Amino acid sequence: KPDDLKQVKGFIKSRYAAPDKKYFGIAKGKNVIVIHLESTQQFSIDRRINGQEVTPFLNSIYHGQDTVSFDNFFHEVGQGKTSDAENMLETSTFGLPSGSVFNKYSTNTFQSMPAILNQRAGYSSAVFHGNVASFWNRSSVYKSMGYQHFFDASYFDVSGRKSEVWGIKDKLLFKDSVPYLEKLQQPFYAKFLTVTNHYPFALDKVDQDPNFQTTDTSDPVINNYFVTNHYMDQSIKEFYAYLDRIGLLKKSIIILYGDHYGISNSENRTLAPVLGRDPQKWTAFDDLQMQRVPFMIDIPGSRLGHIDHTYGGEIDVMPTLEHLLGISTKRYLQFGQDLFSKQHSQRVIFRNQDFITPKYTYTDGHLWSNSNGKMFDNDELGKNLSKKIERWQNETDQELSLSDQLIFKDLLRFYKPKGFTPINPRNYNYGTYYT
Ligand code: GP9
Ligand code: MN
Repeated sequence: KPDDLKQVKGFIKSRYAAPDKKYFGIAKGKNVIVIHLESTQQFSIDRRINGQEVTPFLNSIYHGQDTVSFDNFFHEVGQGKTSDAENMLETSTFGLPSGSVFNKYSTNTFQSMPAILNQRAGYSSAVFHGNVASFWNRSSVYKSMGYQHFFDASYFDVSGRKSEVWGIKDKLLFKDSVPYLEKLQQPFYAKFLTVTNHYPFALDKVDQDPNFQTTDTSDPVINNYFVTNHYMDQSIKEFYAYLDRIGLLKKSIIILYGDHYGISNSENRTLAPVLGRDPQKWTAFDDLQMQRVPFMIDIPGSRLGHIDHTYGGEIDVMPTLEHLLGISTKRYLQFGQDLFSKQHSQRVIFRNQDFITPKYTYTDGHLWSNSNGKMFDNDELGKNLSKKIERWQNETDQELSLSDQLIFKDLLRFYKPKGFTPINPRNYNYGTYYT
C-alpha cells in the first residue's frame, strides 16, 4: 500500500543524517573487505587471560594509526542471529520480531549494498563462507541482494579435520580464499564470514595455540570461547599478511565487526569474575552492556586512527560505509544513520525494544543510569524522565514496526530510487549444488 511506503519515507527523511565532510568519500574507489567476527564481543578486545591477550592482532588494529574503532557499538540482532546482522549490514533494515528475513523474505526486493556499490561505483561483490550455501537460505537471499559471487563450502576442501561444526576452519577459509579474491574485479565488495568462534567453540587441539592458556571457569563454553576467539584472531592476522602480500591491503578499506554475543546472558554471571566483576552484583543492566561488539574501520594509510565513543549499532554500518565511499544515501530507504554524522542519534535500539543512550539504559522494563548501573525507581524518575522514556519507547516501536512493514509488505517493490535498477535474482548463479 502506497500509504505505508509514505510513512516509511517520511520517517526516514525526518531522520536523515548528513555526512561529515571530514569523512565523506575518504575511501572512495577502494576495495571493501568486511570481516564478520563470529560471536565476538567487545570484552575480548584488550582482554588478557593469564597474562596473555585473547586477541593480540585485533588489539593492534583496534589501536592502530589507521583504524577508527568504536567502543560503544552494539549488535542489534534478534532470532535471526548471523542472518540479522548480515541483513542490517546489507540493507540497513532490522531483522524480524521473530524468525529471520533470510528465511522468510528471501525473494523480497532489496536495495542492498552490493547492488548499490555495483550500480553507483562499478564494484563487483562476493561472499566467502565455509558453510553450505543453503544455511540461513543464503544462496537464495544473496541473489535477491545482487551478490555476484558466493564462495560457500563447495568451493573449499572442508573434508576431515579441515572443518569444525559450522564449516571450514577460519585459517583455511582465509588462506583458500586468496586465489579467488585475487581474481575478483576491482574495486570489489567482499565479505568474509568466519565460523570457528561459534558455539560450542570447538577446535582441534593441534589448531590451538599452546602458549595461550584459557580461563578455568566452571563453564566449558566460556573457557572454549577464549580459545576459538584467540584462534580467530590469529586467522585474521594471517589474512592481513596475505592481503599485504598480494598488494590488496593498501587498496582496501577493512571493516571488522562482531555479529552478536557468544556468551549468553545465562552465562554472564560465570564470566563476571573473568571481567573483574562481582557475580552477586550482576544485573539486567549488565547483560545489556555485554551486547557491545567490536566495530572497526581500518583504512590503511589514512592516519585517522582513534577510538570513537559514539553510540551506535549494526543498523548504522551501511550508511556509514556508503558515505566513506563517497556515495550519498539520501535517495535510499535505510533506517541507520552514518556514525560520523553530526545528526546521528545516539539512541541504540534493540529488537526486543530495549534501548541505550550515552546516559541511560532501558531494559527489563526499567530505566538504569549508565554512570553507576543503578535502576531508577518510580519516585526518582520524576515527570520529566518518565515523559522522555515514553517518547523514546514510542519512537523505538515506530522505527521497528516501520522496518517490519517495509519487509512484510515488500514495499521496496514500489520504491524507485534515482538510477537504481531493480535486482533480478535470475542473473546470479553461484555454481553450487545447494541452490
Ligand atoms: C553459519 C553461521 C552461524 O553459517 O553463519 O550462524 P548463527 O548461528 O550465528 O546465526
Ligand atoms: Mn553468528
